[in-house]
Amino acid sequence: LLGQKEIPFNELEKAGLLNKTKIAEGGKKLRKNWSPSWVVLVGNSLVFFKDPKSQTPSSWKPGNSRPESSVDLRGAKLHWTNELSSKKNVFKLRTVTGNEFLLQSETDSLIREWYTTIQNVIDRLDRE
Ligand code: I3S
Repeated sequence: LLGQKEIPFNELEKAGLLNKTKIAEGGKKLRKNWSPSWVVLVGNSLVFFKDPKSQTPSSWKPGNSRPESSVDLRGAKLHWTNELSSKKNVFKLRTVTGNEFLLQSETDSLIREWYTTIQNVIDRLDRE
């Protein structure tokens, strides 16, 4: 887990509000529980924060709040899905450890940007 003072500012690639639910932990299925999450892409990790309240992508700074959890993107897989939710604009993120998350936004362009940016990080890590 990334501690709140450990996020190197220069590695912050993207931050914003998405709907999130974890659907598996270590390959074991979990009950869905959608909630808004402040999502930050930094270095090799996707970091989730609670209670985004008045955050905006430009005002968010590392150290503002404590991360809820983080995901190592090395070896992770992204897939758009129409089957795993009735919501639109949903993609699944699966980590090498078998943790699975669904991420969603009502805004098409926004979710596409997230998908592309996360995929670029995964591709970069694959080449290392
Ligand atoms: O895959 P599911 O079971 O249809 O997912 C829905 C449930 O998680 C539901 O909660 P309850 O289990 O308390 O009924 C959520 O409210 C829904 O949002 C979930 O479906 P969507 O299609 O929104 O992912």
